[in-house]
Amino acid sequence: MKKQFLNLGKQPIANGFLQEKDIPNEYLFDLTAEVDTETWLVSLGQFVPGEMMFNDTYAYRASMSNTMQKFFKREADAFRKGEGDVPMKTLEIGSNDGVFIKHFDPKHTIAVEPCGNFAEETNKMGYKTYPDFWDDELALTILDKHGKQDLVFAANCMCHIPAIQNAFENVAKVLSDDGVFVFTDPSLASMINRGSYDQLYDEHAHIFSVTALGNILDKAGMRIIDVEHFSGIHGGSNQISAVKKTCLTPESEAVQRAYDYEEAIGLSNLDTYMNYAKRVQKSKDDLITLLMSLKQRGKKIIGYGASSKSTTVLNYCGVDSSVIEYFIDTTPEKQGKLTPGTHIPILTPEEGLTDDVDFAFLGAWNFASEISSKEKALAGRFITHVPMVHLT
Ligand code: DWN
Repeated sequence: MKKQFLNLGKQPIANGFLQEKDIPNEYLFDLTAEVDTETWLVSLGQFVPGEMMFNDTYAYRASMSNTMQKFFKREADAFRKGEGDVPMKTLEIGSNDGVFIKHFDPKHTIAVEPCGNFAEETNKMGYKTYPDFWDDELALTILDKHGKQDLVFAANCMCHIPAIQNAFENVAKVLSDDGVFVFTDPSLASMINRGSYDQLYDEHAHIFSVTALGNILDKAGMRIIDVEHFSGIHGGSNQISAVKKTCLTPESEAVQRAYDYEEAIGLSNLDTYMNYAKRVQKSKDDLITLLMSLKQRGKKIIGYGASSKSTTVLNYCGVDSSVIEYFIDTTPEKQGKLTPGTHIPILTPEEGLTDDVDFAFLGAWNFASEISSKEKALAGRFITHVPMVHLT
């Protein structure tokens, strides 16, 4: 049975950065989260059609932070080390701007990316990229044209797919008998522990626990052989390695440890979700109180990093350009546009990092250490709501 535990109100497309002329037609939906008390899968109450989020003007570039560049290089190096003499046939689902596959040989690497702008970029880089959503038809096409794959990799992609059972079944179809499916997504445990409710937005159809994934993968004919937790990646992410049930690779001890941990923190208990919702309400109240008190003292507040997550926070807390004058962001696709729903202008860092800035709301709190090491002048004046509202 599905139980709603959180209501974050009307929200726009999280990466729907827009211009003044687009405001009258801006799409809004009810952002709620629910938990399935049989599988313990956390999902949005309403899914937004994929084409409205992932299209030819998609704005999020995974390569915009050093942290993510380094993470993907390290991952790719580790996989390539294990490939032996025979090159691994690799498929990446959701390759974004190529931040991961660029470390692989295009001769035996293919990709799937529904955002046409990025599919075009990686095709130009020499990687055959299908500009489509991961579905039955595409899985069959890949099987037909490229055969079974030894490594199927997906970073911050599987949790974006509403029909997740079907998506995993399609992975099982294209995976070779000894192949491994490795996917990384934000961790539900981290979201609950850190109070980071801003992991919930249109693109994140689900926030995965290992518990829920074990259930869904089992039905898709696969089993988890390893779980790695990255506390510094997107606010806490789990990387799951799964194989076909017939594959003999043993399960690492980390798998049972992950199940035990999730049981211990109550992820299979509805009360945990209800208590979490109360903490989210308090986070909202505290953030509004802090921003208002700074504003009343005449302080200039800007936003740093117009992330998808910040769309949820700003819209849930009702923070617009009367509070945050503008955002700065390094992504060319976002600069010169307005934040979704709250319509705060986005400037380049060169334009917006001026001496009169008093405080900066960290929209990209997950990169706090990367940002604070390069913005030393703002030390102690960054506002964040994770794990609780404070200045850092
Ligand atoms: O799954 C998803 C995750 C992994 O990435 C997506 N659906 C979309 C995206 O979520 P996000 O937008 O919340 O991701 P980030 O990486 O936290 O966004 C950070 C933003 O901050 C980017 O727009 C880049 C920007 N930035 C910046 O302007 N200066 C980032 C850094 C590190 C900087 O120094």
